[in-house]
Order: sequence, then structure tokens, then C-alpha cells
Amino acid sequence: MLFPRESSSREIKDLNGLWTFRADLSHNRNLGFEQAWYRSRLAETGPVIDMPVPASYNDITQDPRLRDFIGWVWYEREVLVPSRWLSGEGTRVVLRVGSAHYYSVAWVNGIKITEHEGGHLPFEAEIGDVLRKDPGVACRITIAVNNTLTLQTLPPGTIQHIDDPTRYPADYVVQNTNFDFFNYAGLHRPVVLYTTPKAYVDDITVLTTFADNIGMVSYQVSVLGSSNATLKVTLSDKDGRSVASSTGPSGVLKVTDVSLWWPYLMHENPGYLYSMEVHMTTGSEGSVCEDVYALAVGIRTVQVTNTQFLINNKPFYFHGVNKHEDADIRGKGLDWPLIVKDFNLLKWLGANSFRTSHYPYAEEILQMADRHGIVVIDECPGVGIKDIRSFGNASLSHHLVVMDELVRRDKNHASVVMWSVANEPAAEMPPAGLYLKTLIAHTKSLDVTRPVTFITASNFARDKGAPYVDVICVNSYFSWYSDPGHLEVIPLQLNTQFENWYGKYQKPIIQSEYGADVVPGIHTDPPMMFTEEYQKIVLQNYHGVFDRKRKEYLIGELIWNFADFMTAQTVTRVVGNKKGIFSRQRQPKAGAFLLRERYWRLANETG
Ligand code: BDP
Repeated sequence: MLFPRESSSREIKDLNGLWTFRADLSHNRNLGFEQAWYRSRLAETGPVIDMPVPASYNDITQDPRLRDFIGWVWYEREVLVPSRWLSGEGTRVVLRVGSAHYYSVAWVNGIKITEHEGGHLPFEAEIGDVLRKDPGVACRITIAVNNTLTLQTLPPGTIQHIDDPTRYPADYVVQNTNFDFFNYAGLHRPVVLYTTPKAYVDDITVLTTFADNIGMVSYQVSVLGSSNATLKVTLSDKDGRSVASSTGPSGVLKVTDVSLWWPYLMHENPGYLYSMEVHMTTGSEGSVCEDVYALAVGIRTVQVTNTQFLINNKPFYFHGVNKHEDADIRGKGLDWPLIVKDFNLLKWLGANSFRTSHYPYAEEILQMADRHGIVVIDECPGVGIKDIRSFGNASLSHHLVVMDELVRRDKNHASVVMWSVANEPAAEMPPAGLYLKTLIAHTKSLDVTRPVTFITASNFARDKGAPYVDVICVNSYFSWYSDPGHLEVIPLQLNTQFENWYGKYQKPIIQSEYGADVVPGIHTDPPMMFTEEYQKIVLQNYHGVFDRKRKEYLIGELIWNFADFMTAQTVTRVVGNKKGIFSRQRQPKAGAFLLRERYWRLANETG
């Protein structure tokens, strides 16, 4: 699905800002559907509050019922649509939601236009026909969003109904999950209306490679609404100079003296992007329809050997972070100041990469990564697949659909170099082998150019998914979840971990998580768990082994986590997960300075 972009043939109307909102607090959480709240203004069916979009709704009010709400919430916004969008039949008007967690139903002027499952990928629907029914009227958009997670959702969860009147209030319901980050919900990413002509560029796929100084961009354009469109494709460099062009729905653009897309710190000019303009014309004289769409294209290659990860044929070592979309007040809502701050911190740190743990991040973040040359491991929301029932056919079918949506959305980002289909599934369970094999094969069929992995925390001897991955990504928390307080075990256990995995599979390895919680400002010497000193020593012990193994087959290290983040409340979390090297407010802990020194040193040694 193409990111909405303005052009001479396309307009965008931004619907971010204040929406009207109500959580359905009724006994069965279904009053909104029973009373058809979408039929009239939300304010006419009960009390409403202001709700900012994009944002999670959970931390916006002082109401604990909203913070921990489970079920349907209702958003509404009225918007005036320019009359030129509705005159004649020549324009498609599309409502697009960047993401809404988790299940959404959308109506326009009381008419249902679409529904979508999944909390981290966009969905859209054409609404022009509905608007044309009543062109004088404001366009009233209603979106109901349900955050309930079940064994078949991605990520999965379970809903527990507790019927014990002596210990719990009536109708007591708890949402359980097998992941620790807080299940923030709402309209998390921008909502827009955009237009295209009736015949339009629906999708573009680019594959890039190079030989000597010639870059090659193979493209494929799909057009909907016309079977005889004429296509012209032009590639321009950063200065706007046209460097190659072609015609037809597919072709190859050849660029002499190509400027390759390079990762940050590997080249003096990282993140080089060309602009590929697709110009579609259809129809005959008198009724010509034109559509123009411009796509940023980075020319680069990715390849995996049994000891290396190659970008543009040069060994690439991931020295980076795992992140979350998470911050005070806005929860998982897209927030530009936060995005730019985080990229500045990545550069301060000397980080060249991140993993989108544990779900696809906003496209705006990937666009930043493209431009700044930050390498991305793109993870789908397959986190917490631990219950055997989540390996069933219904779950697998949905997981495959999510990979379809993810690859379709992110395939053209130069920064994305690998897909991760899951984080820490119960990979030793009998059905995990076929499940992961199918998922990985499917992902490879969608994209023949990128390696595919999943992140394991299983025992190397019993993991049933590792045979199918291109890179082994392993998480471990020595001296934290195992042998807590015993720093001295790290070198030995980490070394054994690497030897075991490499010995069995002869595939390159990324340490995809390691770390320790720190409550900022707590100090002890000798170091004790939860202090700044302890995190530092855990890191140092890991780094000693990394330095030996990166000369062999270790191709990367990603700290858990870039910043502290909110979690569900449990006895192991002090107002959230504190394994950040930055606090949730993005202030550095002692570990950040240590990592900064290391990453800049690695940049000088390895690029
Ligand atoms: C890992 C999970 C990650 C958690 C981390 C932790 O992949 O999502 O936040 O543990 O417990 O196993 O800090």
C-alpha cells in the first residue's frame, strides 16, 4: 500500500487533531453496536470527551477505567470535503488510517466502509461514492477500535473472565499477554483523506542492484481503474537531475556513476536516495486521466553468507538498538518531536541500526531511517506466541496475511534489510517447526531479496525454527533472568551460547537482545541489580565476548532497550521496563555513555 503523497494529481487532507471520543463502558462492551452509535453524531448518544489523534487514549485522562480499558472505544470527526473532490466521477477519495490498535470498523455518514484486523499496519477505503450521495453535508467519520487480544490475534493474548463473587467484583475481566509492553490502544498513526484520479497507480515495487558503477532499478507498477494506461518512469538524483527513464509497467532503470545507499557511518554520504516519478496517463483526447506518484529509492544490495551480512558487498556489523514506539502521555501515538529526538540519540550513540521490536513501526520512521542511513530489521507483531493454540491454522493464516501487508507496505525501503517474523515464539513446541517454516517460506516468496529471521530465546538443541532462518537472532539475559546477580557467569555462558548455535547451524548470529534494568540514579559498589553500575558491568561482560566472536560469525549486537518503556503492572517492573540505556524521557543512563564509546569505536574499526 503506497504511502499517501501529494502530487499534481493527488491531494491530502490531514485529519489529525481533536476527535470526539467515548469508551463503551457498558456491561458487555457492546452498547455502541446495539445502539448503532455510528448512525448519528456521537455526542447525541451519550457523553463524549476530546481525544487527540494520533495518540493512545490510555494516558490522556485521569480515569483508571480508561487506562486499563478492554473493549470498544469510539472516535468521531467531522470534516468538510472540497467540492472539487466530489464534482463528477473523476476523483477517488480515500480514507486512510495509519494504524489503529487492534480491530477497527469505520463508517462514513453512518455507512460502514471497512473493517481491519491488526494494530500496526495501515488500512484504507474509497469513500467518494458515499460522500457523493449527500454532497452538501459534512463528512462524519466514525471509527470504533477494539484492543482485545485473543489466541488468534497478532500479538496473541487471552481474556480471562473471573466469576468469583467473594474475591472479585462482578463481570471481572482481565487481559493477559505473553509480552511485557503495555497494550496501548487507539488511533496511533495519522488519519488522512487523500485523492487519486479514477485510474491510478496502485502499487510500485522496486528491486535494486549494481555492477561496477552502474546501478539498476527494476520496477513494476500496477495500475487500477484502466487496462490501457501509458506509464513513464523517471529517476532523478538528489539535485533533481533526471538520470534514467523508461516506459511501460515494468522495466529496468540504469544509472551510471551510481550513488549507492550506504548505512550511517559506513560512508561519508549515507542514505542517498533517488526519486522515482511514475507518470500514468490513460484515456483518449478530451478525457485524459493522469496520475503522478514519486517514490524515494535507495540503490543497494543485501546478502548473507555463513559468517557475514553484506551490504553493497561489504561486511556490515549491526551495532544498534531495539526500540519501542512508546512515550509519556501519547503512549504509542506517532509524535514528530520524539521521532527526531530518537534519531538524534541514535546518531549521538553511534548506532547504525535498530530492530522494530515487536511490531511494524510507523512508515514515517522508516522514511527517516532511509534518509539517515539507519539500517532496520523489520519485525511483524508476532510477539508472545507461547500458547500451543496460537500455532493453529487460524493463527497461521492471519500471520501470513500480516506478512503480506507488512511486505507490501515496507518492501521499497532501502533501510529495511531483513524481515523478522516473530519474537521469542515457543520454538521448541512440536507445531512450531511447520508454523515457522511456512511463515518464513511465505515471506521469502513475497520478497526474494531480503533475508528472513525470527528472534529466538529457545534452547539451540530444541529450537524447531532455526533451520529455516538466514540469520540466527538470539536473545539472552545472563545474570538477570538466569543467575540473577552473578555477573561472573556471563563470559562463559555467552561463549557457550554462540558456540552451540554456530556449531549446529553455521549461520551468522546477531545478539538480538541483552541488557539489565536500571532505576536511574540508583548506585551501589559492588554493583547490584537495578543500579547504573550493574547495567554497565553486564554490558561490559557481554562486549568482551562480542569482540572475540565478531571476528568469526557474530554480525551484530542490539541492546535491550534503547529507552525505558511502559509495561503491564507486575512485581518485576517498577513503573515499566527499565532496561533502557535512556530513560523514558530520553535522558542517558551510565550505560548509554559506555555504549556510545563502544559504538564509535566499532564504527571506526568495522564501519
Ligand atoms: C525479552 C523480550 C522483551 C522483554 C525483555 C525483558 O523479548 O520484549 O521486554 O525480555 O524482559 O525476552 O526485559
